Amino acid sequence: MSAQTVSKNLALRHNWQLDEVKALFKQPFNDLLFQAQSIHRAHFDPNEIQVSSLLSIKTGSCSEDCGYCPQSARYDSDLTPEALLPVDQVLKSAQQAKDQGASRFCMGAAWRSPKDKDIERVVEMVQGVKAMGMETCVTLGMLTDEQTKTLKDGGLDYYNHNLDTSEDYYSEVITTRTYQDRLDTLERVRDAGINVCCGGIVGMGENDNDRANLLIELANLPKHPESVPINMLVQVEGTPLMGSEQLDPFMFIRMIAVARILMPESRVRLSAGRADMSDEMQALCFFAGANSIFYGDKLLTTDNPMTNHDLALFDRLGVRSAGSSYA
Ligand code: SAM
Ligand code: DTB
Ligand code: SF4
Repeated sequence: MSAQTVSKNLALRHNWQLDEVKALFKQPFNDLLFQAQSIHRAHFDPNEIQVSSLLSIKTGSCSEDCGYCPQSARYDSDLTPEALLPVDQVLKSAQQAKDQGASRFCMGAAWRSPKDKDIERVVEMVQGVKAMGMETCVTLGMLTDEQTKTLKDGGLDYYNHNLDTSEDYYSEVITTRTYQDRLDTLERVRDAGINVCCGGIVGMGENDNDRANLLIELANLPKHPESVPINMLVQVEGTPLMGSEQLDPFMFIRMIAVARILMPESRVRLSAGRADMSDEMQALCFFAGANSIFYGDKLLTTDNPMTNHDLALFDRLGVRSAGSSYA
């Protein structure tokens, strides 16, 4: 039986245990990548990568204390705060993203949680972006049931809300909202029938168990998140996590591979941190099963690789962007 048949036959699991996930991580690198790529091929075209563009629709002055984040009002990060953008300005950026080849437009706001009147304007943005033929994603912080329903009724495709790290390490990074708060928002979004985009950040000083436990939390949710962003910490001057010890790049690639093995049908996104990664490292991440990226010169407030660099990389690797009119 081929590797493809074997992995297709495995049912999606939601009962991963720490010892078995640690054993996956500890395999020889080549064995781990072969396993991840075999599973990847059973579920996806290995030469197709989904591209999402990000826009910060409300920047900075955030009340939360997330230790990685330049948008927290508590840290001195040399960022100019901006109120919620007008709808036409957002739609102009969305059109540019579409013209450059993005198939999903993700709008992020530096809020602990949105106000009801903010949601109305976000729904107008969602509807405008959908009308252009792109998928929509928003990340707005914690939601109430009512707000979740309004977003669903407004046609939202994806909601991004990250667990960020393991439950054990969480309080080292964030103290202003709990892990359970995050799980509650994820449940609301899932139950409302909105696709879930949920992942985390590595390179924040967490240990091997924390990385394994983050992936276990994600995989053991009642449904695997449809998109799983794996972010490498972008270290920003002024934030508490600036100066964190750099993660071994091979450990980052292992993280992608184990995410692919645990969540075979999810889009695993090689997310923040690409600006500091070599092309060769990114190619290894794609081989390990990453099949989505953030595309566009900016993430929310920090730099991402230039679009022409990404297009050249796709060309060199023979990779196509999924579900867009480009290439
Ligand atoms: N304010 C909302 C919230 O936190 O839920 C939405 C926007 S917030 C910026 C979205 C996610 O971006 C965070 O959960 C975190 O995973 C990621 N992020 C923020 N700053 C980052 C950084 N410096 N490096 C990597 N990822 C980061
Ligand atoms: C996610 O997992 N990563 C994105 C998106 N979801 C919203 C954000 C990355 C932000 C990196 C730091 C910045 O540009 O501000
Ligand atoms: Fe605020 Fe989100 Fe940044 Fe946390 S990650 S400080 S909630 S913008």
